[in-house]
Formats: sequence, structure tokens, C-alpha cells
Amino acid sequence: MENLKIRSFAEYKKAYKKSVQDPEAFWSEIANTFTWQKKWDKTLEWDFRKPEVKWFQGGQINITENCLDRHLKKLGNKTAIIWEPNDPDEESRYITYRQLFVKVCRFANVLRNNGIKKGDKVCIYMPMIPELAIAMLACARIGAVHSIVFAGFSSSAIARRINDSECKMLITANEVYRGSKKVNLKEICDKALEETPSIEKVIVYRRTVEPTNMVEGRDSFWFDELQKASQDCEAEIMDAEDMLFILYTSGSTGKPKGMVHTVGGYTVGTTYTFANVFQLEKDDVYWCTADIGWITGHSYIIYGPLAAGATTVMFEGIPSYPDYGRFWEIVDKLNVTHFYTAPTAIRSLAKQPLKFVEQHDLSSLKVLGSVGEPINEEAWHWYNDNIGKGNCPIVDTWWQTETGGIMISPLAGITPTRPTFATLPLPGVQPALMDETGNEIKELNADGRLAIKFPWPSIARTIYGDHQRYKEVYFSAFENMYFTGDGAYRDATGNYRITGRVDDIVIVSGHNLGTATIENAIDEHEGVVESAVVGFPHDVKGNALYAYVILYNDVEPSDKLIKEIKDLVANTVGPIAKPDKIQFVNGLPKTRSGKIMRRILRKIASNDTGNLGDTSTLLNPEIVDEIMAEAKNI
Ligand code: 6R9
Repeated sequence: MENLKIRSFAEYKKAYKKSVQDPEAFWSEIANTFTWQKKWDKTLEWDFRKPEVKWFQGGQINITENCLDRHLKKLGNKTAIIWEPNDPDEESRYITYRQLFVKVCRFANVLRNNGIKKGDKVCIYMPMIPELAIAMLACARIGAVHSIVFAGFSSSAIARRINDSECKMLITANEVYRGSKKVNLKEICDKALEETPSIEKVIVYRRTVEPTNMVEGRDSFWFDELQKASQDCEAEIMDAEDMLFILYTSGSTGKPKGMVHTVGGYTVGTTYTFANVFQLEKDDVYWCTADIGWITGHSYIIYGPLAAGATTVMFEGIPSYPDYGRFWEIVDKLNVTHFYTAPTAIRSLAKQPLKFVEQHDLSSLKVLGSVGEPINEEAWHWYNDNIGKGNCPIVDTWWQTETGGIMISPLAGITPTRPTFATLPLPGVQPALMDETGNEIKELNADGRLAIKFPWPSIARTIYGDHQRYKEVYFSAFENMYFTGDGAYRDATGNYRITGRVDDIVIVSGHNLGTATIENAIDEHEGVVESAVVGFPHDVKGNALYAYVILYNDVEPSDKLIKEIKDLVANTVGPIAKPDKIQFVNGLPKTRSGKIMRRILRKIASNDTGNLGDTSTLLNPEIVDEIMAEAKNI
């Protein structure tokens, strides 16, 4: 990894320049530092109009040889994964690179023994335990395509995903611990399996000792299967453009999109971005709190860190169990140096008394990261002051399931940070701001829609089974460009601030208002924890704004407070951005990755609650009824 690292701002500028002037030479040099089964003939072939992107054609590479085999000689005894259980009294597990290698090879043979071959799809529905990492790497070892479904999704969500890509096998666990609760995963799977004819085998890891319903001929236990498997497993020969995995992400129509990532570009892209954004040193301990069911977990808990030879922490539990100090207790216990989380987690922890932070020694921390949504100013400062103690650069990393890896972000300690800005594009990333008529905005100090002009290695190649949809969603908004769906602002020095999804822009009396900007202003109020702003139809203005606001426990809603919030918005964003309606709520409907489901809030605000669409992927579906009931009084 050392040979991938940029070490100064001047070096960043040089690398960036080269990546734009001669992208093929730039990426070839980086790709050369990896272990290839066969070198490539053609670095890049692309046409966003088709759309088609192919990196390293003719090359052959297995990502597990890069995550495991190549480290054995020097790093065999280094800890690859530290696993921290839900229950702080249960023991942590430390798995070295050599141990992980053996476990992956052995489980890869389990897959083979059960008829899984290169190209077969395997659904993985597991809690955050090392076996999840082992299962995914074992798939990659033999060229099976994993499709990981977050272990909080419902039976119907699993079934839909399994059927979309016709998975042959399902790997799961009997039960999962989540805080003080236990959830029976196998029961949820059994229900899904009633509607999934393509599944031939189910392998069940026993996380608890509870009896488990097993179907003869179809289901078997992880442990029993291991007894029958050898630990020698050659890595499958993989073409650079062979499929590595499918990961479903929500689409605006409700039908999830199976984003397809391929081996070569993804390996190079995730490792390069990991090394440069986080800047780990030899003995550092890196912890990303995401779930592996999301792209952040794929790229920055498993593949990127392991390919870079890092020590990566996997946490099974939740930030509030046994109390709100759990994250900080783990940082203290494991001497975590790099901590990467989401703004939603930061805000919810910032809401708790500071004693939960102060009880723990956080002096091991060197770098903090943020991902998943725009980080508001207040949360940024809380994170910086109380967790980083003003000493840790915050890398606000903008990217997407579709981009595979980080696109816009500071490089820790190397390039400048600025609160609420993802700052500068990584080498190889060519952003463009576009106006609504499809023209590129070249100026600084400008707002626009964020597109990318040139391919990068880890871009998703298609939507599984629906290339047409891939073209429509990402490549039809702007000629020969990838459209991100996000809006962005570029400041006077070229730093980017992501202003939120463009579908979150509301036009009030002809003014384009980014809801994230208004939320940021509302959140500045000392009584406010979090807010969500949406538009609703208005006779005169076209649209007006509706703000859902969560207050601190000890703050009472009042007309005075409503006025203060409106004035605050008027003063920071402008009078035009004043919400017409403010509703105080106890929670906001959120997806499992912490994104507010604005579609639902928009419907409630518009009093159009007949059909709220699919709410099964919400973390807290019960909040919807509560908000709806109270909205009538607003
Ligand atoms: C990695 C991930 C992608 C969407 C993306 C954007 C939002 C992610 C962000 C951010 C502002 C950041 N997003 N990181 N917005 N600042 N640092 O989250 O992937 O789940 O596919 O979501 O998340 O709106 O378009 P995914």
C-alpha cells in the first residue's frame, strides 16, 4: 500500500493532473502494484453513450489473492480482522491474515462441494460476524457472485433480490443479536424461501445455541460443512471484467437496482482510494461502523482495507448498547486510530450527554471519516471538537453504490478540510457541474448538478438484467456523462460541497432551494436535533416548504420556537426559504443506511397519504403513522 500513497498536497496536484491528462498511463501504473494472474492488454475502453466501460481487458485478477495470498509472507501474523461482539462481555476475536486465508479457502471448498461454480449467484444474509466476511471472500475466491442483503431487511425484500438475480444458494445465520434483542434470521429466510425457486442450498451459521428449523436436503450447518472441506483452494482465474458482486440499491421507482461490480477495476479503485483517503500507517487500527450489507461495508470494511493489508474492525452491535458510549468504549479498548461513520450516527450521539464520550480515552484517534449524506455544520463541529479533540482531520467522503469507491474527499492530513465540504476530487475523478439545460458550468462559486465526465475503474458496469435502465438512470441526463443524482456547490477554490439529491431540490416561487441547506440552518438552533425539509404544492408559490423537526428531550414545542426557527432560516438562507409549516416529530422515517425517506415525508406534507409506497425497508416504519396522525393538526 505504501507505494500507492500520495504524501503531500503538491503530490496530490501532480497525481490529479496526470490522471486527467493521461488516465490510462495513470491507472496502469497503479494497477501494476497489484497481483495479476495475467497482465492486461488494453487499459480502458469506454463509451458513456452506449454505455460501456471496460478496464484492464485481457487481464486476469482474483481479488482474494490481493486481499490474502499476497500478504502472507510479510503480514501473515498481522491481525486482519478484529471482531467486536454485540455484548461487551463476550470476547473479541482477532483473526490474522493467515488464519483468514485458511478460513476463506476452506469455506470456498464448502461452496464448491455444494455445487457452486464460477458465475453462480450466492445470496448472503448474515449479521456482522467474521463469517460474513469469510463467506463473501470465499465466493470471490471461486468466482461466485455474491449478493449481500442487509440482515435487517424483510422476507419479501430478500425474496425479491434473490429472484432478480436467481441466486442458487443462501448463506445465513440462525439468529442475530442486536442490542438487547435477538432476531431469528432463519425464520425470516424460511419465509423468503417459500418464493425463491432458484435456491438449491442453504447454509446456516449458528450464532446462538437456540434450536433451528432445518429443511432436510436443502439446509445444512456451516460447521458440519466445514468438517467435509479441505483447506486448499486455488483462486479461480478471473477476467478483469468478470462480475465480482451484485449489490442492490434503492431506485426512485421502488424496484431495487442490482448494481454490478467487476473484479479488476473494483480491486484497483477501492484499494487506491482507501490508501489515499485514510493514509493508514503500519500498526494503525481502522474501524468503519457501516454494515457490510451496504457498499461502504463492501469497499471499506472488507475489500479496500484487506487489499491494503490493514487491520479492520467489524462491530456486531449498535451504538446505543449497552449505553450511548459504546462506540467510544470500543475506540478506547481497541486503540482505534481511524474511525469512519455516518452523520446520522454522529447526530444521534451528539444528542446524548457528553459524559458518554468523556468516560473514554480517545487519544488513539488520528483520522475521522464521514459518509452517506451531507454532514451539517453542527454535527461536523461536534465530531471535530468532542471526538477528534480538534486534532483529527475529518474526511467527508462523497461517493455512491454505483461509484464503488470514494470520489470526492480530503486525503487525511494531506489536503485541506472544510466543514460540510467533501472538498476535492480524487485523482482519476473528473466532476462537472451541469445546469438544467445540459450545459457545463465552468465557473467557481457555482451550484449545479453533479456529473462525472470520465470513467474511473470502480464504476458499476450495469444494473443486473436491465442495461436499459442503467442507461436511462445514469447516462441520459447529460450527453456522454455519468449523472450522480446529486447537486453540488463549487467554491472559489474548487472545493465541492454536496447539497443533497437533486430530487431534494424544491422550487419555491421560482427559486431553487436545496433542502439540505435549509435543514442545516434549522439544525443550528440550539433546541433542534435534526430536521427534514420537503416541498408541498402551493397555490401561489408553486411549492412551499414543510419542515419536520426533532427537538431535544428537554425542549418544549411552542409558537415562539416556530418563529425562532423561521427567523433563523430567513437569516441564514434567505426569507424565501422560510418553511410555511413546521411539525415537531419524535423521529424521521429512515432507511437502514440512515437516509431520510423523503418520498414519504413529501406525501404526508402534500396530504397525499393514500399510497405511501413500499415502507418495508424503513428502520422505523412505526414513525410514519405517528407523523401522519399529528400532521393533521399542522
Ligand atoms: C456511500 C454511500 C449514495 C448517496 C449519494 C449522496 C449521499 C454519500 C455523502 C453523501 C453528502 C457525503 N452521500 N456520501 N452526501 N456527503 N459525504 O452512501 O452510497 O448508499 O449508494 O448513497 O448518498 O446523495 O448520491 P449510497
